[in-house]
Amino acid sequence: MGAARLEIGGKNGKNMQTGIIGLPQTGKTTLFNLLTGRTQPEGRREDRVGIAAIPDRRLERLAHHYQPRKATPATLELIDLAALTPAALRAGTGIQALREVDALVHVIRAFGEDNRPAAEEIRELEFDLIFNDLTQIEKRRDRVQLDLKKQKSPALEQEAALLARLQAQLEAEKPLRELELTAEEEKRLRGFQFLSRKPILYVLNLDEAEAAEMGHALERHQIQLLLEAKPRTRGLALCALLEAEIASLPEPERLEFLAGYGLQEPGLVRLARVVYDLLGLISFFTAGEDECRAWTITRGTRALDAAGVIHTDLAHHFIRAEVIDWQRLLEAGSEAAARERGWLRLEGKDYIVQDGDVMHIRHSG
Ligand SMILES: Nc1nc2c(ncn2[C@@H]2O[C@H](COP(=O)(O)OP(=O)(O)OP(=O)(O)O)[C@@H](O)[C@H]2O)c(=O)[nH]1
Ligand SMILES: [Mg+2]
Repeated sequence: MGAARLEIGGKNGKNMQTGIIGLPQTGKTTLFNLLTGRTQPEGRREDRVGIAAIPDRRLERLAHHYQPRKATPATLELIDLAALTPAALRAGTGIQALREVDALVHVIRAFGEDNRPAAEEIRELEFDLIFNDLTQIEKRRDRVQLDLKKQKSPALEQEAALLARLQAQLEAEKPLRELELTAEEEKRLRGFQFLSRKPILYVLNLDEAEAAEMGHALERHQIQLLLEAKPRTRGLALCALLEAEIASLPEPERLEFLAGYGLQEPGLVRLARVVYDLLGLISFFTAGEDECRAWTITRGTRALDAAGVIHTDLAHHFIRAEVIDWQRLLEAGSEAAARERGWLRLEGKDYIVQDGDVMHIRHSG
């Protein structure tokens, strides 16, 4: 099974996809290349899709223990979207790929000279997302009003009320992601693919000169307060050029290099963690001499569905899952030793898989 097309329970069974957006020349492609290990020429204008392997210390530790033939990391699908010009966003042309992504990474340029304040750039792009959503809502509201004149229906009336609420939010220049919606309302809205509803991560792409003070970069660029306590919103500072340099170093030197900047882990790892958190994703593992592998699921996934992520047959012939936290497994030394100590649990199909679980699916297939 290739790692390239991994089902991770996105809407309609589609892969979770993260779109990289931002103004021209902010470092989007540099970041995309870094994350996907690709060498995509700079300055290309079309959207490009790639797969990022998610580095995971837990998988590394399991692999170190089992020495498998293969260690397979979890993956995330990324799109390097063509630079978003305000005009394109407002006109709503050429943004279908943007509509379809599950989360946004907005890259902000903080390297080089003559940069605008990050907060200004955030507000501006946000405004364009809001504007685009507002146009959609107005169109749909007109349609619903017309239909209601022809025939009253409770479903249409509910939709009209919901749309009015969304419109009020947008007219107050607030993104839809900040609205609390019920699961049912959420479902009703899914088809609209509203841009300002998507979870968003702001990546401040720092100058190398500022990399040593990465820890306080969000405050220094005065966006910490702007992001604080906002639902489905995160911020992260990194230096894409430096990260590219780090990625090309052999492992032992990597940590040393990072430490020189007062960092403990590569930006890629920090970014992956935040994106997982934003999307509500977690990882579970399968571990053995043959292969150690990380699998991505949405938080709240049942054991049966997690088994189906590994292979549909495993879900069809599911009997039970043997489950243990990755750290406990390493502490015990082996599955057999863990079983003896009573640390290996037998769980049924409705067990909610936890982040860091190592699972062995017993099946009748
Ligand atoms: N100094 C510095 N330069 C960077 C950094 N990240 C990107 N660059 C440079 O900025 C220029 C633009 O980078 P790209 O990654 O092509 O930016 P982009 O956002 O994809 O650009 P467009 O696709 O044209 O909108 C390139 O020359 C990069 O080498 C960084 O962290 N530091
Ligand atoms: Mg580019």
